[in-house]
Parts: sequence; structure tokens; C-alpha cells
Amino acid sequence: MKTMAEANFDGLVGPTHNYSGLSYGNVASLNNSARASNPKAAAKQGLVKMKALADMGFVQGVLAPHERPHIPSLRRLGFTGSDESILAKAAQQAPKILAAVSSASCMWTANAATVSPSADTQDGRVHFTPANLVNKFHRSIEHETTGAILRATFRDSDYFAHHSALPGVEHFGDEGAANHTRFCDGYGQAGIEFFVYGMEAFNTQAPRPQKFPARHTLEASQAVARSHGLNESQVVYAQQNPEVIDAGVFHNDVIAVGNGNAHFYHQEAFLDTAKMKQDLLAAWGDRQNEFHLIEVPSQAVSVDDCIHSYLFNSQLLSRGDNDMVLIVPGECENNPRVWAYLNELVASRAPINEVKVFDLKQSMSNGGGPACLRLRVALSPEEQAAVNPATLMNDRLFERLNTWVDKHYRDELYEADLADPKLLIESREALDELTQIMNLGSVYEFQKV
Ligand code: SUG
Repeated sequence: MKTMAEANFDGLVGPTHNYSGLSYGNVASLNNSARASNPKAAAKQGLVKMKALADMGFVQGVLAPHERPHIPSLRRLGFTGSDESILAKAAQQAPKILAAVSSASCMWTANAATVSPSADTQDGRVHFTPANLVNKFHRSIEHETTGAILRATFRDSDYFAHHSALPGVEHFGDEGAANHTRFCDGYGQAGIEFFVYGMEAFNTQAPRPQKFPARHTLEASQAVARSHGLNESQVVYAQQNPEVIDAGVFHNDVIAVGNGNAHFYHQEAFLDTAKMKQDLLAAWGDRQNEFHLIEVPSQAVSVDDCIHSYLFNSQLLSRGDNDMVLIVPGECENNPRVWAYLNELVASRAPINEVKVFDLKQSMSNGGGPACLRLRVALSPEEQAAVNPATLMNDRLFERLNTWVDKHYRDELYEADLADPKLLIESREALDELTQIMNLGSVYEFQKV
């Protein structure tokens, strides 16, 4: 029998996964620019994590990659002619734009949307708002297809409500669930929705980072909370510390993670840590479980260690009451300070009782760890039954997707390869087949012409 559960929907890495240095403010993306990528290995690393979580008993879903290179975006930017000549002209006249419309960045589904479970919303439905991701051109072209894929996955309007992305300007810069966490006693009970922002757009006097962009605004979070019909007393806002954004913490999920009754975060993550704690404890009120604030001191793990190991870009998953497992990337094991801290943490105190390590190097080299790769959706048994079953991970889907990757993906890709018209054809053939495997219907533009 199904029970109330938090499902994780991971982004399947697309066939054009590459390193183009597109994300100013994201240290890994800048450092690995121009290196060769391995799309086949990237997709398989992601599938291994998904399958492992499904085998551990978690509900695990898959979100399909997007059509890339995205020819409709190039047409919108004035390139004309056949698809092949558009690619050739873009490669010659604007190679960085070609790289941007070829990015497989939709794999990081923590940025796909903000999701509010039905226990938190006024109309009792699960609400989704795709993130506009306006701060980076290559990501700003994701939200329409993201919306179509979410609708094809969560179809039944009796259970699921889909909103459009917020207006596409910096004032409403929205990076989705990477800056949103939900705390609760049980997944079926009303939770606290915790929104973390980088700056206040309409208040230029308020603190903001000086060097790297604050991608997400308070005003965006407030708009999402309004349209999801959240209970104001159960919504908490906190500002990221501008100094950590300037050090390379481009999303809050690089320096904090929360789940159930636990908030695991770095001492320097927030502008006003005392207020964050006070506001969360006040919203928590007299719920049954104790609320755990697990603050990692800079003295044990520096901000720089967080950025390079992705300690906090981990998945904190509940196995039972006060029993959680932390899914971390291999980079944590390779950092002596982080590894020592984690060993001490699991030995000394509940609720984090175990750490599991996954090799996600391909995604990590673009700044995407385990938590970036997943979108959390808490679902009641009825809602789970209403999810498109072909998107849920099991032995059969794992096998089918591995075979599909073997058939369609390259094992080496350089930025220059993005101009290869054969890559466009390979990607479209792969995605066309994928929509059948995952029963998505026609979610891509190339399927509509
Ligand atoms: O938006 N990297 C992504 C990484 C997103 C990580 N997500 C979370 N923290 N939730 C980004 O910066 C790099 C692409 C390139 O450079 O080729 C990129 O888009």
C-alpha cells in the first residue's frame, strides 16, 4: 500500500551535456569551461543515483531533458534558413549563444520549479510554478518546456495546479526549489515553507552581493507564496548572506538543506542567522517533534570547503521518525575536513544517521550536485496514483533508459561539437523515442511542426 511520501524527480541528463562556462558566479562552471564532457557517463551517473534511491524504497521519478540545441531560440534571435544553416551561422557569428541554447542545464531540476504540497495550499492541490531562471540566458529558455513536462507528469487537475513562470525580469528572478525548503512533522501534515532569496529587488538600500549576481529575489518568493495559496503564518523568508554569494554560493542549496524537522546549514549561510532560527522556531510552534537546527561552524568546514565539496548540496531523506540519510557527492569524501565532520555528525547525533556517497562528477563539474539534480514533490497516496506511471523509476525503466542512453549518447563532447548538425539529429531522435518510453506526448517544439 502506498503511503504519504516525498518523491524526488531527477532530471535525466540530455545528449548535449557539455562544459561551456555559462554561469558567472558558479565556480565549477567557470573552472571547467572548454573541458571535454562525457554525456553518456553523465546520464548514467544520474540514473545510478535514481535507481539506488528507488531501491532504498523512496519514490523516484524522472523528468525528461529538453530539446537542444534549441533552434526556436536561435530563430527568435534572428537566425534564418534551414536548421542546418542556422547552426552554421550561429557557430560562426555567435558561438557563445549557440553554446547557451545547447546547454543540458535542465538536468538540475531543483531549479525547474517551486512545489507546494497539497497539505500547505488553500485549495488542497499540489502547486507548481516553473522557475523563470532569468539571470542566465541559457536557463531562461527552460521554463516553457519544463511546464509542459510537469503537466505531462502531473496531469490530473483535480490534484495538480500548474502556474506560469513569473515575469521574466530581474525583479522577479526565480531559481525555484534550489532556494526553497519545506519543514514538517509528517509529509502529509501542513508544513513550513522556507524561501531564501539573494536580494530585495525593489529596495536598493537593502544589502546585496557586490561581485556575483543574486539570482533570486524576495519579491519572486512572495509572488510564488501568494499564488500557491500558502498560509502566511507558515511561510518564512530569509536572505542569503551576500558575502557567500560573492564567494560562489549561487543558490542556497549550496550551503543549506532541510527536510522534515531538520535544518542543516552553514554558520555563514544567512544574513541574519538568529532571525532565521527565531522565525523557523516560531512557525514550528508546538508541533510534536523537536525541530533540529544543525549549524556547521566555519571553523570545522569553511565556506570554500562547502563550495568545493558540495557538502550541503546533499539530499536529506527520511527513513523513519528521527532517522535520516544524507546523499552526498564523492567530492565530500575527498575533502578531509568535510569527511571528518560528516563522520562525527553521524556518530554523534540524530536525526542524520548515515551518509551515502555517489559519483556525480560529470554534473558536479558544472556545479550540480545530488540536490541540484532533484525536484522534491510530497505526494499523498491518491496523488501518487495520479502521477504518470511511465515517469517512475523501477527495474524496467532503469534498464530501458540505460539502453536508450547507450544507443543515442556520445561519450565525448567539446563546445565545438555543438555546431555539428548530426548532434541535433541524434538529440531529436533520442528525445522522440524518450517521449514514447515515458508516455509524455508531444512536449518538444520539433514534434509539433
Ligand atoms: O545554474 N550550471 C547550473 C548549475 C545549477 C545547480 N543547481 C542548484 N544549485 N540547484 C547553474 O549555474 C553550467 C552550464 C555550463 O557552464 O556549461 C550551469 O548552468
